Amino acid sequence: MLLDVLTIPKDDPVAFTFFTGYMAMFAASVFFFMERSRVQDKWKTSLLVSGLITGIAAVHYYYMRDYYAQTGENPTALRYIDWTLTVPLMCVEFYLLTKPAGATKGLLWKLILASAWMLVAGYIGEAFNPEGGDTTHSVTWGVLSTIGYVYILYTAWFGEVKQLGDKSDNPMVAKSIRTLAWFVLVGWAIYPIGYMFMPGGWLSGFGDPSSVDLFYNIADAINKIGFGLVVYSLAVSSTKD
Ligand SMILES: *C/C=C(C)/C=C/C=C(C)/C=C/C1=C(C)CCCC1(C)C
Repeated sequence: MLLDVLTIPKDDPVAFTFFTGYMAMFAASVFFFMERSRVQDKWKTSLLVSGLITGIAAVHYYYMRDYYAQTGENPTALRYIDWTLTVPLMCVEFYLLTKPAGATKGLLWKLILASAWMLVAGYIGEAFNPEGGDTTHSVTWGVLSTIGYVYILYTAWFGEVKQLGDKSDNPMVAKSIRTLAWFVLVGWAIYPIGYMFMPGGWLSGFGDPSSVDLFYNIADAINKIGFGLVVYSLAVSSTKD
């Protein structure tokens, strides 16, 4: 794909966040991959997953920023392809942190299914929004998607993930899970806000459709890099040298 850099306006925050988002994801991946050698073996997979999350996002941002620069439209398909890979990997992070305390594959699958539900419903809401926008459509699919989100939120704050974190013999694991749960509560809540800016959405009167991407780009940087850093600092502080 040929990037037409001449079309990037100076006053387009969406284009800005696509470019900075790309570079930030790229740099974070290099960081997580390089730092793997500093931590104990048992943390290496977690750091690998952190690097994969930002790495997969970097590749999609490379395409999404060009798509946006050339068309001025939301790269909805690329966005959801990215999330379909990266959100389950964030569930894997929860699983890896709680596995020593007894997390089962069943827990991992429940989280992955909930995220798939959340993303499929969100995709139908955005990709099949009728021309000009339809409030019933966006609200219906937004609410259905939120069920999956709330399930993950519940699991991280009160359910199995939280309980297993508390059982861990490393007290820093419980603390990190609490921080990640805050990311899911506050950082992930930015996405439904962005979603509501689509035509017909509840917030569509307060911004144009490109606001969707502004919110998604900011949220992605916070959540993907933030999640990785929480896992990274847990790994480093638990590694005795
Ligand atoms: C790296 C990407 C992440 C962490 C993406 C997370 C996405 C969400 C939490 C999306 C949630 C949505 C709702 C809760 C309702 C409206 C539709 C979505 C898909 C935007």
